[in-house]
Parts: sequence; structure tokens; C-alpha cells
Amino acid sequence: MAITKEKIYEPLNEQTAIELVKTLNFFAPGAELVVHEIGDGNLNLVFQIKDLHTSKSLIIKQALPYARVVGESWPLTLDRSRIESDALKLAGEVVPNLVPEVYYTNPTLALTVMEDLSTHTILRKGLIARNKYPQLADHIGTYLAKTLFFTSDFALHPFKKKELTVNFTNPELCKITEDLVFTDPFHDHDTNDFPFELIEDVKQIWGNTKLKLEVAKLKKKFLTEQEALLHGDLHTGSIFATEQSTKVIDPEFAYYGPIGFDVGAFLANIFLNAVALPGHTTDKKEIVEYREHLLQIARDTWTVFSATFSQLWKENGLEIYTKVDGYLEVILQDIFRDSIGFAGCKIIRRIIGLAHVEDIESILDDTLKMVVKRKALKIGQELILQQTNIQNIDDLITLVEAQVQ
Ligand code: SR1
Ligand code: MG
Repeated sequence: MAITKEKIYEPLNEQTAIELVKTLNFFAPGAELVVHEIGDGNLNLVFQIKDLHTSKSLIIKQALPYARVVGESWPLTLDRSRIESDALKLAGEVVPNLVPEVYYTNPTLALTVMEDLSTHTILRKGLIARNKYPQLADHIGTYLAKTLFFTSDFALHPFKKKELTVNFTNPELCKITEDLVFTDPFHDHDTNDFPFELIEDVKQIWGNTKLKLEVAKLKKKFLTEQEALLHGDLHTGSIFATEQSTKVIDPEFAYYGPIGFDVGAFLANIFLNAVALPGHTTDKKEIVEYREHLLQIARDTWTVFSATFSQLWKENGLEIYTKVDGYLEVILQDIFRDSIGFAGCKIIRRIIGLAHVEDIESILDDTLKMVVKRKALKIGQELILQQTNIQNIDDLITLVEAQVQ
């Protein structure tokens, strides 16, 4: 079959997806293959292919030359597929248990064939269903520490670091983040998407010069600081989980950026779920308990991240100044402050900007939904404005806990 030999890109359909895996001999000759296109993200095609005889299955993820959520009027580079598969492979070297295995990549067709994680649940959906994930904080804290430390100047030869910086130059996907996270929600822009009831709250944000000055500084960090290879879009829809296992997927936004951006993205999405919680159950005891579970995840993720990062620093630091007393503490404090600021921007973009979160949008009671959105805007602003006053993770959790009540 011709598709793997094609020199030009074409989007797969269910038939050509099956032809592709047959050509690549992923299944035995007598396999009875069924295919479903299951992509529900903003950008790509995702095919799940399964052999009914053996139950063996895999995923083909293919980039479209445009953003799926908007359509062909928003062209988007196919190179994001190469970036994603390279980032998955690199993460697989340092956290093999925390990312899907990559079986095959084809940059011309902009596709990656990888492990099927359908035994797992998308974390965002699991959190909305109030499932508990006892390993999640340990896994995500470890994922963050290892992927970020080992791709930083603290651990790499400077030539290798620069080579990776070039390989992961990702201008089009970064531009999406620059616009949708840092610029548009803080200005009257046509990509914004918020209910009319919030107009006064939103106008107050647009007019808040102090807030916008902090956002400008955070955007500058995103634009200019090449600290480590980020996942770039580490929200709870980019994580598959069971009680025992966690897998981080979808690093198509990967690029060299500030470490706190990934940490903040994860924390922001945990906080968004916490603020949405009363929209999904009226059981007060359950709300209190599950909120505690979520805030403990946020607390433990930072604790595991900072402890693991510190250990790697001591054992694997290549940069000579990693031996200087006090430097690690300065770096961790900077990452902590940045994480809080970035988390604030990430929360606000999900209320005012394009691309919302199901945690909030699935709340059926419109009045309650509006209360939740207002609270989220308040938390986002507090995080951005208080980032330098919040001294440690307990202070951060206390602040968020008080706001989500
Ligand atoms: C047009 S893409 C919108 C959002 O989806 C992705 O998951 C990123 O978060 C991006 O900002
Ligand atoms: Mg994604």
C-alpha cells in the first residue's frame, strides 16, 4: 500500500488508517481490525485501531494542517507532529512509565503511532467524576522534575542544550499560547469567548493596569526564557490516569521555555476543577472531602517536584554553579513564583478566552456556572497579583482554599 511511501501529506480516514498499520505489520496477517476516529481535542485526528481476535490495539495521532476546533480558516503547521513525537521520545528516556510508548513516526504524514491508553481515563473527566488518584501527585511531580531538569542547562552540555533548543523551536504553537493565554483574555479581542453576564468582571480585568503589568512580565518570560524543554500544554486533558498509573500525552506545544509554565499549567487545572466542584454535586461532605483531595494533589505535586528536582540537582548537576550553596533555593523560589503567576493566567484564559474547560462548561445550572466563573476569575487575579507574596506551597493552598469556598 502506498501511503507510507507518499511524499506528500494527506489526512487519513478510517480505511487508510487500517491500510497504514497493515503496511507497517503492526498486526498479525489474520487480524480483524476495527477502527474509530476518537479525537476530541482542539487540533488533531486520533484513530484507535484494535484487533478483535487478540484485543491488541494502538493509536494513530495525525496533525491536520489547520486547528480542528476552528477549521481550515486557521492554518497550523504540521511540524507540530514531529515536535510531539520527538518530545514523547525524549520524555520516554527519563520517565518511561509516565508517557505512552512511541512505535512509529512519519513527519511527512505528520503522524505518530503509539501505545493505546484506553485502559486509562482522561484526567479531566476523572476529576469531574470525582475519582481519586492516589499516585497522581507523585507521578506528575516526578514527571515535571525529571523532564524539566534533564533538559535544562543545569544537566546538559551547553552544545546539547542549544541543539535541543533548535530542534524544539515551535513558533506557531507558541504564538497560540502567547495570544490565547497571555494577550487576548486581557484585552478586548475577537477570539475571546465569555458570557455577557461577566462583562463587568471582564472589563475590570481589562482595565486593571497593575494586573496587566504582571501579565506582561509573565508573557516576557514565556517569550524569552529558554530554561528547559516544556510540555507546553500540561492541562488535565493532556493526562491519562488510573489509580495506579499516569501517562502524560500531547506535547505538541513543546518548546524551550520557563520551567514554571508547566508546573503552573497543572496547578491551574487542579484549581479549576476545585472551583467547579459545587457545580457537580450538592453533597456538602463530598465537596469538602474532594476539595481536600484536590488541594492535597496540588500541595504534594509541588513537594514531590521540588524534592526530586533538588535530588537531581545534587546528583546530576553538570553546570558548575549547581555546587554553590543557596543557588538551588534561588532557582526553586523563582520557579515557584513563576508557577503561581502562570497558573493565574491559565485560569483566566479558560474563562475569558478561546477554549474553555469541561470542568466548568459541563455545569448544568447556569447561575451556579456564573458563580464558579467569577470565582475562577478572582483566583486567577489573586495568583497573578500575589505571586511574589506567596512564600510557600502551604500559603498558596491556603489562599486557593479560601477562594473556592
Ligand atoms: C486552537 S488551540 C486552543 C487550545 O487548545 C490547546 O489544548 C491549547 O491549550 C490551546 O491554547
Ligand atoms: Mg493538546
